[in-house]
Amino acid sequence: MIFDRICAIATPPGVSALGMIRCSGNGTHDAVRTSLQGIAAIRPRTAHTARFVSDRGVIDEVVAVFYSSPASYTGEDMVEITFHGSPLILRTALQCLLKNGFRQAFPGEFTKRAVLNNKMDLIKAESINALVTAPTSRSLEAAVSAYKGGLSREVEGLRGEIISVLAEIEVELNYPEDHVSDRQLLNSNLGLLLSRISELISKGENGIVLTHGVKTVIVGRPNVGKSTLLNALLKKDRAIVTDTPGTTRDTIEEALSIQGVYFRIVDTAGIRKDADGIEYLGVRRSYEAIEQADLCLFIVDLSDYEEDLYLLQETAKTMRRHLVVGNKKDIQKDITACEECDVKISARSSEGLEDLEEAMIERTSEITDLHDGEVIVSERQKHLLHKCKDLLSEAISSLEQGESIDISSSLLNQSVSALDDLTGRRATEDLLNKMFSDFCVGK
Ligand SMILES: Nc1nc2c(ncn2[C@@H]2O[C@H](COP(=O)(O)OP(=O)(O)O)[C@@H](O)[C@H]2O)c(=O)[nH]1
Ligand SMILES: [Mg+2]
Repeated sequence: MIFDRICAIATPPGVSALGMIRCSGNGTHDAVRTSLQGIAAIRPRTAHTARFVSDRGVIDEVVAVFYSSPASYTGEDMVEITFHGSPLILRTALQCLLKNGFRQAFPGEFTKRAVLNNKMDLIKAESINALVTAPTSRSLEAAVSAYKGGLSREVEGLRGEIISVLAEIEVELNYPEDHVSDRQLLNSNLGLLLSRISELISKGENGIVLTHGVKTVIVGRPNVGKSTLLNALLKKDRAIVTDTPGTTRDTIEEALSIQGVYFRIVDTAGIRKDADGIEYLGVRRSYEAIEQADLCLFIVDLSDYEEDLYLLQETAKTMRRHLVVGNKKDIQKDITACEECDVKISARSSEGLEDLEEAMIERTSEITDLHDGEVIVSERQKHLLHKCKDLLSEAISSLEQGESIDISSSLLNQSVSALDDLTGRRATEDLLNKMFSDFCVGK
């Protein structure tokens, strides 16, 4: 493939010790050298000291490393130039390169090229993104595991096996008189693949929870202390400043790290009984948030909790996982009361907050424990694995029902396509652009 020359500042804006500009594309070495003085001969993968010159003279002493295609991050000729970390120097140097035959890279374009040049698959590219954006220690752990490539290996393995089954079916389709496949054998082979992919999903998807956060919702009647609790949690733990592109939310969401686990906490408007005491006049959005939550903190006012318990009973069905949190412990009359509570706290004084955090970690461990092997780090990966799984199971039922074998052949072909979308074997330009738009410039 022929790629034009791109460049970008690869380090964050602001004054720092060092700053880097990355360049990639055909003819990059020569194009960069017009701006570098003092390099007699290029030796790839060697640090060369040089002077970077603009049309107004030397602007910095730099270290340049040249990489020759295909042995580089993008698979193309590349140069990485390390400057002193002055925003002005970096901007001037970038302008200089832009005049000398480079264009500014789009976000993630280096990694996109790495995928297009078969240096890595899309799964690996996504794990790199998870790595650089990991907000907490446990998110990082998941991203590092994903980076090791277990998922890609397993997906390629599965793909090969589905294709073997397909090959058997193809023979029958092409030579129906001479060859009839053993339906039972086909089905038992497919059954094994189905359980492999099911296990892959159930073990791997905790990676998404770790990298994208445990969706947590604070629920309860108005005035039980939901907002006070959220503030108390944020004050205690350093809130994570997240910048997730492309997400606009109408509910308030805060991010924080508890024992290294990334929690995304939503404070709801509150739910209550209506005038007749039959239905709940919850803000509809509160209920939607509850249904989607990985964890609900159901807040009960310990000084007056009769209605809270009634509400709890009604809401319990909608919550996937919850903790009953007794609040206002400081003004509770009977300290043994409300045995439904998992923890008792005072959001106002922060008393019992540690117990609550411990309980949150414990209650969510089933979705945050990292299993060995394959780790899924994006909704895209999860969606395509589910798609493949559903197609496999449709193919199995089709064979079981004695339907024509070309139906299962088509379903299996589609399941292979789902895996190819996952690894990027058949990624379209649109898909790649969409995926990499979330990346940093220079990555
Ligand atoms: N005594 C006491 N009052 C509390 C506690 N937590 C919250 N409050 C008070 O309860 C009232 C309602 O709190 P708020 O957080 O706005 O409740 P929300 O409507 O559930 O969000 C406020 O006056 C808070 O100061 C607590 O632990 N103890
Ligand atoms: Mg509130």
